[in-house]
Order: sequence, then structure tokens, then C-alpha cells
Amino acid sequence: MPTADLDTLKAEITTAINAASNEQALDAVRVGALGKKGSVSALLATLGKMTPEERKTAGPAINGLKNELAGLIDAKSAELKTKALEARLAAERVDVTLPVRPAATARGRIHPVSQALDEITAIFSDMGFSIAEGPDIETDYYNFTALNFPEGHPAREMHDTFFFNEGPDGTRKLLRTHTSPVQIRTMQQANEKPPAAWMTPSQTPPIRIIAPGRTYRCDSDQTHTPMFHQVEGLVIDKTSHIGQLRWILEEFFKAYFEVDEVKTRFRPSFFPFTEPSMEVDVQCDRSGSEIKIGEGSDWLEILGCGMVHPNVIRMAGLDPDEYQGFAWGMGIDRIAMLKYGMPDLRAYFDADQRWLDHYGFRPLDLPTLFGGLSS
Ligand code: 2U9
Repeated sequence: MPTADLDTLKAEITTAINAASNEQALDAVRVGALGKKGSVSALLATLGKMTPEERKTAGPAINGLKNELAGLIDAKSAELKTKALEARLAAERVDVTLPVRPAATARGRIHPVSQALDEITAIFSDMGFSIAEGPDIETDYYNFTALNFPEGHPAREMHDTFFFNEGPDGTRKLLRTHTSPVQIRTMQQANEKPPAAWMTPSQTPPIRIIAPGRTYRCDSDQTHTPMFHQVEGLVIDKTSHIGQLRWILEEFFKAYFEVDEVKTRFRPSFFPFTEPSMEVDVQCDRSGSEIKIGEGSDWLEILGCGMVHPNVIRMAGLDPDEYQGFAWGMGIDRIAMLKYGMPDLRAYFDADQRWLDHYGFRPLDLPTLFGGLSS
């Protein structure tokens, strides 16, 4: 092949190499020139038919062209690779100086009322109490009658009950005004015959339960909301007495308010379901901007309690001559405010993200007595 033709072929292929805008196009040029059926490979095949004289000059020329083109293709390939990488880096650039956005699971917060409830259940579970639950919609019997509220007694009105419309049987269901029906249902289970003779009843005295949950009263002002949370406790045994009640409550206050000592004061009161009935105050200090429990010489009313009325024990199916016990009740929303220093009860229901960010608790920091309740 004349040298001029080789030069033309070289110029054509070099132009094609330079024009290739990506690896794919460049590969097509390589195959067209140096592939099995490529133009340069075809020239190499002609060497065999040449005279030794012709081959002497044509051989180095064609092989030189082949090597030169291979070099150009490699160089172009490296250039295209660099360009492709640069384009990718530009497109996928990450600003590492931006603050890390926390995952949704890390941003979520436990509401202070749920946290208080978790702390309360951790404390009483540790003391050997079981957690009992019951329905929010109750009958008049479980909410009032079984708790020794006589028909037409003014205490029924004091509870500002939300009643439902009359049902087909002429009775009206209601939203429970306290969690006490749960304790009645638990005591009743002591008398229920188990499904098989060899089984023991699910609850037999001694009964040691707490009943936390939602309660409802038609009342709404700065210190009351129509739905609020209570936790009540009940102990029934043959010799349960007020001394045990006082010890349990004082241990609870120390654990919940995370203080070493706290004085308590029991004042006489009245509830239909307990006799005697008492209101309990805890020692506190009000001199600063927030109330400090377990210090100072002021008192703060915190809960109600008493010995369970014999009528209540009888109505729940137990013999009051054999069994006696004590009970107490407190508002969770209020003791959460006291512990976490939240000034306004209504903020609980505002669903304000900033408030929850400030007062809420991390989901995985579960309260335990050994690991700390609210640290
Ligand atoms: C049974 C027998 C007795 C539960 C009790 C109180 C006293 C009490 C209030 C505190 C603040 C309710 O949230 S609050 O308004 N509760 O003072 N509760 S004794 O007594 C019971 C419960 C069940 C079978």
C-alpha cells in the first residue's frame, strides 16, 4: 500500500478518535480500525501476499500505524475516563459541611405524661405490683355502685360524668371518672371459676395492683382537662394496714422525685370507697421559682388514699371479715408537671413540636430503677 494511502487512513482514524465523545464511540473506532475485521488489521493481512522486498517497507509502516493508533486510542480512553469521572463528581457533589439531619426515629419524643406513667409503672413493678387495665367506657355499676356511691348521692354529681345516650336496655354507659372500676373487676376475678377445675383463679388475694389510665370528667379550666390520667393502687390481703400504705407511698415519692428523704402528712378526708379516707401532702420548698419536693417546710397535696370500705370488698365478692386492704389514687398529669417543671397543663394538648422537643423524652431512654428514671 502506498505511503500516501496509509497517511490518509491514519488521518481518518485519528479524526474519528478525536471526535469520539464517550467510551462507546471510541470503542467503535477501535473495532473499525484494529478489530479482527478492522481496516488496519486488513492491511496487516496483505503482508503475507507481498514479496519480501515489499514487506520490508510495508511491514514496519503498517505495524507502526497500528501501534500509533493503539497509543492514540489508549490516550483518548484515559482522557474520556477522567472527563466522565469529573462530570460524575460535579453532579454528585455532597456538601459535607451541612449539618446531619437526624432520622425520624431519633427525632421522635415521648410525651411527658407517657414518661411519668412509664416511671410510675417501673417503680411499682419493682415493688411487686402488677399492672391492671380496664375499659374507658364503663357501666354505672362499676364506676359508682360497686364503689359504694349510693343512688342519688351528691358524690356522683361531683364527678361531672360524661354519660352516653340510653341503650336498648334503658341503661346509660359512661366514660369512667376514675380508674377504680379496674380494681373492682380485678377483685371479682378472685371469685370467677377458672375454665378448668385444676386451674387457680387468675387473681386471688393477696392482690397488689396499680391501675393507670385515662379518665374523664366534664370539667375544663386552668387546672382541669376533660380527659386526664390517673394511677390508682390497691392492696388486698388478710392483715393489710395503713402502716404498709404509708411505707409504699413514701418509697414511691422518694423514687419518683429522685430524693433521699421526703416527709408526708396524712389528713382526714372523705371518699365513698374508703374508710377511713385521707389526703396526703408531701414536704416541699416553694421559696424558689419552682417547687422542690423533699426539702423545706411547706406542704403540697399530692394524692388521696384510705382503707377500702368493707362494702366495696363485699360488693366485689370478697368477705370483708376475712380480707381488708388499702387503696390510693393520684393524677399523673399533675405529678408530671411537678417533676418536670411544666407550668401549664393545657400545653399537654397543644401538639406544639417546640414544646415536645423541649419537654419530651428520647424513645430509647426507658426508665428503670437501676438505670435512672428520667436521666
Ligand atoms: C377500690 C377501692 C378504693 C382509690 C382512691 C383516691 C383515694 C383519690 C383522686 C386523686 C386525684 C383522684 O385524680 S384524682 O382526682 N383519688 O383521692 N382514690 S382512694 O380508691 C379505691 C379504688 C378502688 C376498689
